[in-house]
Amino acid sequence: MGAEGARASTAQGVPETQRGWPAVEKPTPKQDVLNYNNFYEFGTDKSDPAELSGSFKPRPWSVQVDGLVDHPQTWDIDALVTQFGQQERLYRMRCVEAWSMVIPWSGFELAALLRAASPQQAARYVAFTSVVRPSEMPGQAGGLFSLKWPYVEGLRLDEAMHPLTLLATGVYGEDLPAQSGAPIRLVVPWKYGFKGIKSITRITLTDKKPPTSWNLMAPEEYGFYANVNPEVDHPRWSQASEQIIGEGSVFRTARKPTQMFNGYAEQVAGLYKNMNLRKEF
Ligand SMILES: Nc1nc2c(c(=O)[nH]1)N[C@H]1C(S)=C(S)[C@@H](COP(=O)(O)O)O[C@H]1N2
Ligand SMILES: [Mo]
Repeated sequence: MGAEGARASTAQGVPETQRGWPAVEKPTPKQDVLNYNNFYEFGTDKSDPAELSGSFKPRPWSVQVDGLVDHPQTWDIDALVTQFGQQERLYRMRCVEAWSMVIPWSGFELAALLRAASPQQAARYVAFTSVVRPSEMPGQAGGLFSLKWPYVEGLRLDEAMHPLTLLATGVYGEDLPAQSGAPIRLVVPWKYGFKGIKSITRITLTDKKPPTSWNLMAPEEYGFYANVNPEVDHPRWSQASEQIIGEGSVFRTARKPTQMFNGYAEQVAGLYKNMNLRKEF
């Protein structure tokens, strides 16, 4: 971990070992991380993102940071990495579909980029936008099931500033492949995986709660917060336990109990202390 991360962890008074880096679990095998994906821009099957992303071009790429900031800026992807560096973070990943992985990301804290932009007093939320390129992303060209494009996500500003919140540019020590959200994606390890928006082109500070893709599609099923919570079931399935991808066999899946805030409660529960987590799910 770089000096920047060490400073952030000291500033927060949270010991590094409790921040999810290193996590206690062993990483999910690389072949599972890179071939079992959700990235509907390439298709809805778990194998589609790896198989149908061959023509996706992650460079050149720029990320626009704008909205309620004193220093709006459009960053080239390589300038971002040069400026903010790369730390290794081994994080649990819990999909709302009740499966999970443990993934070794590299990237930098979103907080570092937001500080460089200087949020204004009125900024309360951060809105994220994914790329739209139907010619390179077959799932955006149509089909029976479709989210609206671009895929959009959002965080409250304090969630966005939390030192666990990562902008990942690599996985397993290499640049992100297309299926993982090349060249830059969000990772918020205490929330369901769909908050981790991929292939980001724009980050906008705002005073209003931003729209989020899955909430727009099915508001009864997917909330804005989407904090991992074994006590609040999805309307169509239990969230009490999760399938461990990469363990077990076709005859018997491996499962474990789901943890509150995906095991990061000690670090993040304070962000939600006055909220009813059943109503604001
Ligand atoms: N743009 C975009 N981002 C996305 C998705 C998507 O379909 N499009 N799927 C989300 C979901 S549901 C999950 S679980 C994670 C999966 O990340 P992974 O494939 O790297 O494990 O990405 C999230 N980010
Ligand atoms: Mo997901």
